[in-house]
Amino acid sequence: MQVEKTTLEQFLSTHLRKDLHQSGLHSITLQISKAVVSIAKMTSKGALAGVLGSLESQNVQGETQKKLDVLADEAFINALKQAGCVLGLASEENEQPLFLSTQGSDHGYLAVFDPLDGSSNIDVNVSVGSIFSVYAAPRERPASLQDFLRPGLEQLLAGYAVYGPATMLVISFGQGTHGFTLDPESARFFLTHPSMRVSEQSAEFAINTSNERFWEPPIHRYIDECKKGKTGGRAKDFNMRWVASMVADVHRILMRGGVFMYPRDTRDPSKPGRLRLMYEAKPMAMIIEQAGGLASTGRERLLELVPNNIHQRVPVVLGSKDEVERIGEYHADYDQEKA
Ligand code: AFP
Repeated sequence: MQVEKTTLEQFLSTHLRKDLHQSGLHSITLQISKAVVSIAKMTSKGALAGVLGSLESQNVQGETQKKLDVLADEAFINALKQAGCVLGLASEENEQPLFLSTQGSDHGYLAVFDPLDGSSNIDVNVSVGSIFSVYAAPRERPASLQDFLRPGLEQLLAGYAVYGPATMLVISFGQGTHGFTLDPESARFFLTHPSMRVSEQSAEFAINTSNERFWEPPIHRYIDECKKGKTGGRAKDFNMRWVASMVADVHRILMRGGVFMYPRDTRDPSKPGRLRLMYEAKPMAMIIEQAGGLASTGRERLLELVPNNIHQRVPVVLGSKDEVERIGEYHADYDQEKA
């Protein structure tokens, strides 16, 4: 007998409480899923959709924008406007947040997103993703830039979509992490991975080792041990993977354990890390912590950081609990020795 699968809509109706606050989150999640469906259509058509390649423009990070970066950004903005309760939108592609007015909604929200993460993969047909995060907005006054700069612990919804062999949407409202798979024929998401868990131990790490010469000693110590495997102090051999799309790398870790690192490095002293706190690190940290893993900068818990600007960069170490704790201890040992 075939068991009926739970749709995203059915999941939201049972998972979210029935108060107004939650009904806003309900419609935001559905709108995000619509943006994801339209981005999945574009990515799956690839060159046939005429969406590959770069534009002349650069984003606020000084990175050349891909056509799909801009199209995905528009898909998110248009979808979130339809939710009717989003008062502010901030994205990787726009220097300043966009503020909206809504009538008739008792609760307002702020949404932050990276519409297309891993852009360097687009033209070579390798997995990319979208990352998003939602906060409550003030209702007694217009929202401002300052209202976005809140610790990740205040996220009401965090999630990502991975455009891989199958498109998946992974979300958390602070009660576990749940994964949905897109059925491309019906354009609907079905719950395929309820209550996902990151295994506590692992033998896999993801890091861009071409940056090795810029790392701090605690990261060298950890990676050297992993590479030595059984012949070093770890009593097991490790495997390494790097897709160069945070979404794809973190998704793999969520599915089968491991640790993802884009650590602090000395390449550019004005940038303590490569990844963006607001729309990469914080949402992924919530997803991983809600699945039983840990997420830190190596020194501090990512979800407790208070951002100082929308596009702030941070070091990121996240994944299996035991490994993230170990890396934290190596940082503490190093800081103590230095002191
Ligand atoms: P974009 O946001 O420009 O697509 O960058 C993606 C990313 O920040 C993140 O997804 C990867 O983990 C990282 O870049 C890969 O960077 P390297 O090319 O330095 O390995």
